Amino acid sequence: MALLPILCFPDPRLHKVAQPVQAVDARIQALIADMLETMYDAHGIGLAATQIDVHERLIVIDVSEERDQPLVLINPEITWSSPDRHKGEEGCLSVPGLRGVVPRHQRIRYTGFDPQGQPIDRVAEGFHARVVQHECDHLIGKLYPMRVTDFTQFGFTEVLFPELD
Ligand code: GNR
Ligand code: NI
Repeated sequence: MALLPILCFPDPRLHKVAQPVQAVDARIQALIADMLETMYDAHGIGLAATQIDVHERLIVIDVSEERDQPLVLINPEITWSSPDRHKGEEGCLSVPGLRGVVPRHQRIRYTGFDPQGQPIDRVAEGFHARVVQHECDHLIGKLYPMRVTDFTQFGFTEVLFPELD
């Protein structure tokens, strides 16, 4: 097992689109173990392979209080999403020091494969659904700040980015 370095914004590799995992072999098993170790070490709630510079469709999540319920999803796909979106605060290990409110589908159905190669097909809602959407976004090169809809301006009167003038 090994801790893997997590790419941080503005690293362009965070915007690569991941390809499907071709076979759940020893390499993928080792990657899963390393991703779980890296996620827990970083106190993250999820981690996508993109964040550790592996551009394959693989995510790990643990939304449990005790941090003892790992969910591994190989080739995850969101196959249905409810029309209603709820706003909630997000952070990202690849965008340290920032939090933002993001609208996400309240309920989703997702599919994928577990580390034994068994199919997964589940419905999730609320925070669980939010984290699956956040991780699946990483796999298509998207970071949550691109989905923030509500910005608050703290009374700046000067131009924020004068180099753009
Ligand atoms: O640790 C994380 N917390 C979090 C909070 C709200 C919504 C999504 C997340 S995922 C994030 C870890 C991470 O960056 N995963 O890609
Ligand atoms: Ni993230």
